[in-house]
Amino acid sequence: MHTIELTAATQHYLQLEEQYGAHNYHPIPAVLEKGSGVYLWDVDGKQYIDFLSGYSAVNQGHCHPRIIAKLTEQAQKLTLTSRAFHSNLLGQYAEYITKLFGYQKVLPMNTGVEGGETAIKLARRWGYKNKGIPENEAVIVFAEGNFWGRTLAAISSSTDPSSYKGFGPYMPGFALVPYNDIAALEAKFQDRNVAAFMLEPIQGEAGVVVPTPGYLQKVRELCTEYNVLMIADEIQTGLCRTGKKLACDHENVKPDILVLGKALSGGTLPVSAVLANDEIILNIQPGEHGSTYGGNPLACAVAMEALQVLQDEHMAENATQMGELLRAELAALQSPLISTIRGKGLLNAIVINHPNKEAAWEICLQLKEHGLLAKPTHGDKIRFAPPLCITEQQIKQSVAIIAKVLAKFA
Ligand code: IF1
Repeated sequence: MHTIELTAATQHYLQLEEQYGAHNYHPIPAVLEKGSGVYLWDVDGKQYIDFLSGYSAVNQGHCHPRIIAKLTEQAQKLTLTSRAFHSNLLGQYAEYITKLFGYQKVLPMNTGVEGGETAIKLARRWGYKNKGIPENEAVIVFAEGNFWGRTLAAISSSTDPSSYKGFGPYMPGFALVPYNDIAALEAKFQDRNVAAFMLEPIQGEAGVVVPTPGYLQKVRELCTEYNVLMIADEIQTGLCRTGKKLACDHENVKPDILVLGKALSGGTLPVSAVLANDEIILNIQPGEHGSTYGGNPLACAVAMEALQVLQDEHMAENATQMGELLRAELAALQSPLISTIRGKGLLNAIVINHPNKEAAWEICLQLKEHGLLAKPTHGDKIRFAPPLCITEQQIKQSVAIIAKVLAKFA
């Protein structure tokens, strides 16, 4: 439809990845070498506005000076002790993050998917010890369209064949319900062996699916009524992305287990955290769970700074305001190519209406040509999720780029 030309430098790096790297991704052909705030630069020095934010890992903006300063300072002092010994930072970090989110304890991990695995282990253990579920009978319920990573457990709960197909056998003890369907959830909860319901307050990978207002509150009520743990995967929706510290805060809902990741390190290293109260988290005893890097001093220092930056720079408020502006400006385009604009704060997606199935991909290629980086998902959706430090002027500039590109496809 619209072909783009790649520079010699770009082709060089693409070829290296193609030849020596596994082919488990199909990236937009931009080869980036520098980032600052909302901006990225490629190997030819071309500047872009980032509308993906590393899948919400760089909420604070690329290479945030305070986070990088803390990272480099701590890196020169101590990076890893393992949990065989103590560090001077783990306790301080644990106090900081538990007080910030209102839980009694934290269990530190690295990637988001490890956080999810940890939450499920905690829920199973609680099911046996506290709820009286017979050994090995615990059921964890997930919502259809969920995404929480790539491990064998995570793909076992997936309803997306490209995630799970050909990787079986799958983890037993998982059940599915439609997202945003309270009646279906209550029906599932009739099973006494259900230990937990794990959900994203807004489904990211599914295409930024925002549930009906009141859904999270009803989930909370049902979980309490049936003595089922509510696990919120806020790895993508948390840390100010949707305009509140947590997406659950929009409905004043407090999950029993909270999973955080991504922006917990401001895009510098994998840091995840599982938060819960003693009754749940102390069921795991020494030697029963852990990770070499989990809770390392470098991660602790960086995470505290990343969380403080979000607060000091009022990123939740900015996400609310800029999100409203972005959706309003996109709606004002009245583009026949956009069939839906949805999202909360700066976690947004548009659905492309075009007979060509490749249209969303082609639009993203053209956006790249015009200096804006975004990625299609599930064929016809494009996620718009810039860093939370984006300004009004940068939003308007971005929408002007989007308008120009959409006009080419009309
Ligand atoms: C990939 C999408 C985003 C997540 C939620 C846990 C995890 C993720 C809600 C696991 C990870 C990623 C991983 C990335 C693509 C991506 C993604 F496109 F799939 F939908 F963010 F929007 N819970 N999300 O979104 O965290 O183990 O990766 O640290 O390529 O798999 P992780």
